[in-house]
Amino acid sequence: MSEAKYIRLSGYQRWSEEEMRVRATSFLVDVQRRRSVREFSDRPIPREVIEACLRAAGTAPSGANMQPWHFVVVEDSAVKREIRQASEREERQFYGQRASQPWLDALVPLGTTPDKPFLERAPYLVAVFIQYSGRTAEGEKTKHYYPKESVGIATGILITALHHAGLVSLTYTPSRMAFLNEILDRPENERPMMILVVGHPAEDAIVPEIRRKTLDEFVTFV
Ligand code: IYR
Repeated sequence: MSEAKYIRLSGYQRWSEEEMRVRATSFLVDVQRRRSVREFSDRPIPREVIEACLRAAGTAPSGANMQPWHFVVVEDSAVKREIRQASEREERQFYGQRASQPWLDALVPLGTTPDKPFLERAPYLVAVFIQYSGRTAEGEKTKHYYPKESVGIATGILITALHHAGLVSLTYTPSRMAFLNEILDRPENERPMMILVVGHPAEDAIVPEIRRKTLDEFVTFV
């Protein structure tokens, strides 16, 4: 077991209280514009933009710094088609048999159906995998701590980075997604968490009218 080694905290930026207020509110105003989008344009996106957003995701904090994430960026049309076909097969079963009535009722305001054309139309599908275990530099199997939380945080940063870059995304969770390991050839220690569909919105894209909770509905100060 190697010892802890420390370096100076060099990246920290100190702002005045006024600068903090301005920065916090301008970030809020920008992030409030974010919406999940299901209608995509097929307009391409430069690879470097996605790479920069993925690098941002890779800065996420993680349990024991294990960085237990893997992102598969799908650009290939044939692979997208396979993912769409497998997803729609699962969704037809979900909407037709597996979903409970309360679940179906909860989805009504979103207007979702088993059809997932965005899986072929959007320029990128980012499949997010959680690594439940890893390997040390010596090849020993190691446990990962809080892997779901860690990958959730990384994915949140990715979504925010994509929005900041002027893109839209959809957190898509096929109702069963084990097929992603097969199609994308990922090992057994990894489990898919979601597909992040990434692109520009369609020209005439519409989104469901939803309401966000107000601060006092979701925050308590003690
Ligand atoms: N996976 C299905 C159902 C679905 C589930 C939830 I939770 C959503 O927020 C939206 C949809 C589908 O994508 O249609």
